Amino acid sequence: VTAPAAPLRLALDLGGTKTSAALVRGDRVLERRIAATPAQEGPEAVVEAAAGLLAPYLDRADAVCVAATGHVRGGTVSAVNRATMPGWDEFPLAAALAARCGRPVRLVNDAHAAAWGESRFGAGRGARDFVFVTVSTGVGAGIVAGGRLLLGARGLAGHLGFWRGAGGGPVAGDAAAAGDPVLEHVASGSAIARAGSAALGRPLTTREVFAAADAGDPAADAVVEAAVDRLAAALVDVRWLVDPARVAIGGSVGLAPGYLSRLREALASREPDGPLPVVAAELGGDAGLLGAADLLGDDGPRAVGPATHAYPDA
Ligand code: ADP
Ligand code: BMX
Repeated sequence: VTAPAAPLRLALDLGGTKTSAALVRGDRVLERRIAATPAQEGPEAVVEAAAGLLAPYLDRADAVCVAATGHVRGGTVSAVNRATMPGWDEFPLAAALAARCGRPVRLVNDAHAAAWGESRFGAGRGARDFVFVTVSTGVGAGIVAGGRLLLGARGLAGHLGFWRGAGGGPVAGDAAAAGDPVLEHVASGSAIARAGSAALGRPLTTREVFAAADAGDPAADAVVEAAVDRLAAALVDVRWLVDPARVAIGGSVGLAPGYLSRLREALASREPDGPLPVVAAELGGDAGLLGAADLLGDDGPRAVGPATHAYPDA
């Protein structure tokens, strides 16, 4: 018996560095277009770039399923880390994009979408309790508990990038305040580029910091190790709180060569009796697209967030 074909859906993944638009069917991305997110130019420029990516696909779908970085509430998005997405303060992304595209727009947080995608189709399959972490422009996460995506009372569940550890510390984006910085300010792609550039005395991308570390530069290696170790410390606490069967690591930094083996070593040194199983996200950069399309499809909620109280079941 052949299962009926999954419906064709149009998805958008709006991250701090790149935006992807794709035609999706079930667990497969059929076509995709990717461009840089003009984040520093503000939300209107980001919407314009996203609408341009979506344009060639619009006649093939009735709605757009959007995974966006930031705090998603109803149809709006606010940056938690305002340095990554300046100007995003309850920005009405759904309405702005719908006006540009002539299609209804549905919204979910990008890490929530990717966690759901991995849970349904990737590294989280078969695990009722599962955590996905993206190490990308920022550090985000999504928690699937008892087979349900955990959104949180305010829609902020899984915002692991703002974990402070034991040290207290400044709020996100407030780098001048005293105390330990939040995880995202040490472990994210942006943080690695910033710290690596300072340590080596020249402007470097995240990828170049990794390359210097791999080539044996001790200062670059220390930056990458500090980033990985801070995430390992957070994941030990995540394990005590959620006790997931496994954790999948995604995002372009998390999936960079050598990252996962470093993370496993850092976890083993913290949990010698049996470290938390961490695996690579199986859907790679498509997790958010596939998760958003599945979560926000035709019969799904208009927006996944606290306002709808729509908690999708596996
Ligand atoms: P987004 O945050 O937009 O979802 P990504 O998952 O691609 O996008 O993460 C972007 C971050 O990953 C940036 O900091 C970028 O410099 C970094 N990055 C991209 N490719 C690599 C790589 N091969 N190695 C290390 N870092 C990378
Ligand atoms: C940040 C936060 C999260 C997001 C995560 C990963 C902002 C703008 N975003 O912690 O909402 O899920 O980054 O996002 O405050 P990405 O841009 O790294 O993909």
